[in-house]
Amino acid sequence: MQISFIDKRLEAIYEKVLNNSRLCKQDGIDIYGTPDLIGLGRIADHVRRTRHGKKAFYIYNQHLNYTNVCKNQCRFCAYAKEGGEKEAYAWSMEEIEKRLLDRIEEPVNELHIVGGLNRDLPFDYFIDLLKTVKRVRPKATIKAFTCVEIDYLSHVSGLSIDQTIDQLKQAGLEMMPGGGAEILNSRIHDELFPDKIGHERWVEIVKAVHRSGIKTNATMLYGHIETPEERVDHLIRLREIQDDTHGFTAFIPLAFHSKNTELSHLPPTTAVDDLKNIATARLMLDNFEHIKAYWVMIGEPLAQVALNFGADDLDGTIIEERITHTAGARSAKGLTTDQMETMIKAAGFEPVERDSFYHPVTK
Ligand code: V47
Ligand code: SF4
Repeated sequence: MQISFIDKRLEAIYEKVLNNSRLCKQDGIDIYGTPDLIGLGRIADHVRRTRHGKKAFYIYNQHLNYTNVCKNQCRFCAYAKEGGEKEAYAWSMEEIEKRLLDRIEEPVNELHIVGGLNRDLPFDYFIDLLKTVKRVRPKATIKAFTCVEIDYLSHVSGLSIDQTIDQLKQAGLEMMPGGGAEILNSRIHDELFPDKIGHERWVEIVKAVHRSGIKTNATMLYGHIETPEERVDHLIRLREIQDDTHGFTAFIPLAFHSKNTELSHLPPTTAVDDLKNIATARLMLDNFEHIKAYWVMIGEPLAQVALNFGADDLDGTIIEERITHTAGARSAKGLTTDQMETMIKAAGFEPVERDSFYHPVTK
């Protein structure tokens, strides 16, 4: 396919993509710097259509954020509270069961479960949590806990990382979401989330998780203090892990929302930057099958456009998202499958309802 570019640097990048040559760090930096958003989008869309044709995936899922108490207090997080604060909570097993039963008539396919690092919760709480969810919703996949929580649970339990993963697996853990990586970079770690595990530990844990047979997603939190170079380094780190383990299922760029955080002076991300992050991920992460446009963070209308900029997945119906909404997200708290299908069809794609592992769901 012939594409005429305004930015001539994109010609060489397109040439590489057509020849299946891997993009290098400088290519990634050039992509972030390009003024030719449409040219970039055409390249990313070419790769997206070669892999997935007109298919656009989504899932019927439910989020459960079992506690908002967190000892880490990352500077970009509006969700975490100190124990004892007015809005602090930790759900009992009865509360978790009730939230599942409230929606038991709906065909929920995946439970996405994450929470803060709450010193009051013993390791048994997490085993009970997984068992409760599996008992009430035996057919849904449990996608739970980030590498940050796995590290914490290994401290709480006194078990090694491998043993911790094994115990969680036996209790029902089937997949892990991609949160917690933020940006794999020491400067940003020290500045924004010094109490959270560093990038070496994150990589060590994600590799152990993949070795155990559990697939995970990967994310990148962008739009705060990071430079384009630091974004590209993050993507290359993920690409290297994927070469090694093949354990990542999807990549999700997460647009930073600053309201109610220590960084509330920072402006929201722009639509151009949101689309560039989708397109860059599609091009740099040549060994990732799926790139998600997370509508909660970039809004439903832009997520729809992102399907033409490299994204092949819109995540899910969700009901009710807490982490980004506490930080000022203006998107809906959940969508119906009809709304998701309408969005996808109006963008010119074919909706495919999927399970956590991208198998189509037959209704
Ligand atoms: O780990 C925290 C990020 C993540 C803010 O794997 C923020 O399928 C923006 O990881 N503004 C949680 N982002 C969300 C997440 C996720 C979402 C959807 C799908 C999947 C998946 C994973 O949100 C956190 C952190 O990186 N975050 N605070 C904020 N103010
Ligand atoms: Fe805690 Fe996660 Fe918020 Fe950091 S981002 S304060 S680890 S809940």
